[in-house]
Amino acid sequence: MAESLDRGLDELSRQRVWDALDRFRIEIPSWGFANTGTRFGKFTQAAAATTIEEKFADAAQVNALTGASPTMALHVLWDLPNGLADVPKIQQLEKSTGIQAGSINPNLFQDQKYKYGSICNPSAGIRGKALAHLLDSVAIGRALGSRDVSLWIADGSNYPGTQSIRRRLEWMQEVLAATHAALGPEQRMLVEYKPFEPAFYHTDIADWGMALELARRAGPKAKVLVDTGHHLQGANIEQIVAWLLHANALGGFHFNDRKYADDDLTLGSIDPYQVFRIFHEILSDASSGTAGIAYMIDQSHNLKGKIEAMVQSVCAAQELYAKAASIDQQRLRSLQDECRLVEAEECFREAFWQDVRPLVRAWREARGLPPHPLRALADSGYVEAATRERGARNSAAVASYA
Ligand code: LRH
Ligand code: MN
Repeated sequence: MAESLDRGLDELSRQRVWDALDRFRIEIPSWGFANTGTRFGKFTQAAAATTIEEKFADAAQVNALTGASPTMALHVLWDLPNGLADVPKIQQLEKSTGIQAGSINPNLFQDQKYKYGSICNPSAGIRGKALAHLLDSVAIGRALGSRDVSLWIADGSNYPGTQSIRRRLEWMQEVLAATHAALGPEQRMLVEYKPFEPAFYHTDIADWGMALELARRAGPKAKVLVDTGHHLQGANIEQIVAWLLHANALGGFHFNDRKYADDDLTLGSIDPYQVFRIFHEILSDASSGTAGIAYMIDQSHNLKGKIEAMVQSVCAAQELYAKAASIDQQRLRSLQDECRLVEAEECFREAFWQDVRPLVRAWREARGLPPHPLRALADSGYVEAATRERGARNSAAVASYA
C-alpha cells in the first residue's frame, strides 16, 4: 500500500498526459473579451474588446500563448449584427488571425419582444420571429463551416399561474424541430439548460433531463450542453455527465466556476476538483462517443483583466485535463470493482494532487510555446498596447451586456 500510494508519474503516465495535451482544445467566448458587468453595474476596462476585429485579435493572442484555443464562440447579435452579411468579414478575420469561428450562439434574450419568451412565447408571431433568428444562426454556421449552433433559451416566468408550462413546452418543441430540420449534414444543435435567471419562477429548459428530452425529440443532430454554472447547489454534475455519455447525448460544455449561482467566474477558481471529476468521467469512457465533445469556456470577466483571465482559464483547463489524463484507468477500474475503496480513492485523489505543471511546462516548450503563458503575456506588452489603442473609446462607451 505505502509504496503504491507514493508513486511519481511513470513514463507511461507522462506520455498519456502529453498525448492528452496534444488533443485537448477548448473554445473561448468572444464575449469574454468585452466589457461586462452585473445588474448592479459594470466596471469598464480600457483594454476591453469592443469590435469583432479586437475580439479575434485577443483570441489569437490567447491561442499563441496556450496552443489550445484555436476557435472562438460567436454570439450572433453581438458579433454579426448584420447576420449573414457579416460572414465575409468573419472569414477575413479567420484568415488574418488564424482563429476559426466556433459555435454560433443565437441571441433570444435581449429584444423587448421576448418579454414573455422567445420560442415559448404565447404569441405565434413572436415565436416565428425567434425561429427566423434561429434559422439565420444555422445559415451563418453553415456559411462559416462551424459545426455547432448552441442554443441557450432564457424563456420562463416569474410567478406561478402566470404562464402554462405545458403549452410553452409544446410551442418550444415545434420551433426546435424546425431548427433541427434546417441543420446541414455536418451541423449539430446544442441545447443548454439553466435552472433560473433571468426567470425566477420557472425556466422552460431548466435541467439536463428537460434538455435531453427536447434534444431527443428534435432529432439525431441535437445534443445537450452542460454549463457548469447552471446547476442548483448540491447537484452532482459529473453524474449528469456520466448519464449524458451513457445516452450518447453529451454535446459539450460551457466551463466556468461559481460559489453561489451562475457566477461565471474563471474555470477552476473556486472548485478545481469539480472540473477534474468531470474530465475523469470523459477520459474513463473508452467509447468513441467522447471525440465530438465541445469544450468551451463561458465566463464574464467583470473585475479581472479579460485577456489575463482567459489565459488563466485555458491553462487551468489544460492542467486539470492533464491531471485527469494521468489517472491509471486500468488500476482504478480493478480497485473500484474489487471495492478496495481507500486504494481506489487514493488512486483517484493522487492524480488530482499530482503537480503536473512541470510536465505541462515541458510540453509547452516541446511544442514551441512559452512555458509560462501569463508571464509571456505580461512580457509581450499586448495588454498595454490594447489599453493605449482602445482606452479612449472604452472610457466613453458604457454599452449593455458584452
Ligand atoms: C447564459 C449563458 C449562455 C450564453 C450567455 C452569455 O447564462 O450561459 O450560454 O449565451 O451565458
Ligand atoms: Mn453558457
